Amino acid sequence: MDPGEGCDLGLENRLLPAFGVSQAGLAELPVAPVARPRSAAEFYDYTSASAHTSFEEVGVCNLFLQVDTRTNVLGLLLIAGRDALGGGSQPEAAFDGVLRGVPPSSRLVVSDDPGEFTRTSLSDYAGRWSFNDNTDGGALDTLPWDASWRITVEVTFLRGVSAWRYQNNAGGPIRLEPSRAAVLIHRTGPSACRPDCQVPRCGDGFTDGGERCDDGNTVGGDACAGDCQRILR
Ligand SMILES: [Ca+2]
Ligand SMILES: [Ca+2]
Ligand SMILES: [Ca+2]
Repeated sequence: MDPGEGCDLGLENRLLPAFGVSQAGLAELPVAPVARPRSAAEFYDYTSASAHTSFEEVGVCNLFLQVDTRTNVLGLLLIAGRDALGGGSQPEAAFDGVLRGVPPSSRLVVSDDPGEFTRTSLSDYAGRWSFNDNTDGGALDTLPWDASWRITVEVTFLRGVSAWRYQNNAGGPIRLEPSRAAVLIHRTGPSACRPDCQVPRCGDGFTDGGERCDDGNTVGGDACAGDCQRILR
């Protein structure tokens, strides 16, 4: 170890964020759930056959994790297109989606539209969406905090939608490659030593596996509780 290092395991140094998104052939990126004082269904805000999260765009599919800062219930939302009432006209569109490896405790809370997004097994969901001048997609909630999981999301854009994005809590959207599955990752434990030669701890500003958040301090009442185990707002 060199001065200033808390640890150094050489090639074993690893970054294991609490949440990540990856695609085949691309490096995993750490992400954070979109934090709002809303349940996944409230944030989806399904009216006039559409979502109203503010992420909607014509021709774009958005994927993201979301957390209700009142309850810390975790959700997953997948939304394509835009409500004509919100501005912009979504041309006739269709896409299919398959979610694999969803923890069994999860619930389907929005199907946009009814019957187009369904649970197909204990751990799988499928969407077959067609829409025009509005959005299609859906929402799950009660993804577990106390288990590690990897949810694989495959989309097939048939028409009217061509761009795919992961909406991070901060820092703008992450462009996803539409022809590849995206994997959403949650970890319940940190690495022994990070590539920056620091032992992961609550309050260091990076949300390591096992933490729900890390706002760079160990005091509560701000964006993250003092023990990094509750996302606040
Ligand atoms: Ca719709
Ligand atoms: Ca940390
Ligand atoms: Ca804090």
